[in-house]
Amino acid sequence: MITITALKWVPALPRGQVRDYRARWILKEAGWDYRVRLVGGRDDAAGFQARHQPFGQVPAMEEDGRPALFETGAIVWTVAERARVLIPDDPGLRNLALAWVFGALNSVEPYVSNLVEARYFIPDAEARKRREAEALPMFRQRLDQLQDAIGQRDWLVGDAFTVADLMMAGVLIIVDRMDMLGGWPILKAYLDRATDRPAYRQAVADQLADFEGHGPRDMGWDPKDFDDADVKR
Ligand SMILES: N[C@@H](CCC(=O)N[C@@H](CS)C(=O)NCC(=O)O)C(=O)O
Repeated sequence: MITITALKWVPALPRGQVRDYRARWILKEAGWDYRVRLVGGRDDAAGFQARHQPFGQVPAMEEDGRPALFETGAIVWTVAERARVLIPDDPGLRNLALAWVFGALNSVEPYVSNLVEARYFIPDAEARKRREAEALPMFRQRLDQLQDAIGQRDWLVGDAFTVADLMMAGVLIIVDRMDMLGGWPILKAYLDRATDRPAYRQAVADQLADFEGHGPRDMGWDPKDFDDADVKR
């Protein structure tokens, strides 16, 4: 049986975006059963999270007889390959799908993450404005380039939804949640197509359900650092 790790609780903003949903999504596309191990707080103190994910993050995917896997790109690709779902049969298209998985994680996500960091993790207002102004040009360039690459196509590789789209959608979801996709209508329509899949909707619903009954204390965080609305969730 496969087990994936997920966080016990997060505040409102990252809900539905914590990256374990990418692992849940591909496992649901594969139709594979899995368990979820919720981590955070005392588990971290015991080094639990770090033992299974060298960077102390979620998700990790554990399975008897195999080393635990980390990195959503590796988890998604491995499940897709083993289950033979969302992977093109044609070897050339398969390689192209892999190129787009790397492209999502290596050429688009870092510029999205730069903007997220500038917007949400810099307490000083002046510094925040400066960092955001620095992050925006490359962020915009990458979205322009991606929009050109998709053009009139429905999907990145061939004519069907593949792992490449799952991972690229996983990055664009972050942009959409920042309300920043408005200037890229082709990408917005592409994202809407990708997330209009039962496996995606169920993955997110399951993640949200797992936060129920938990709060900041379960993560070792002080409730005073969060809005009341967040804490009551
Ligand atoms: N590159 C990693 C990123 C994983 C990641 O950023 N996980 C976040 C949640 S979305 C996390 O665990 N954050 C907690 C921490 O860094 O302590 C992947 O794609 O799996």
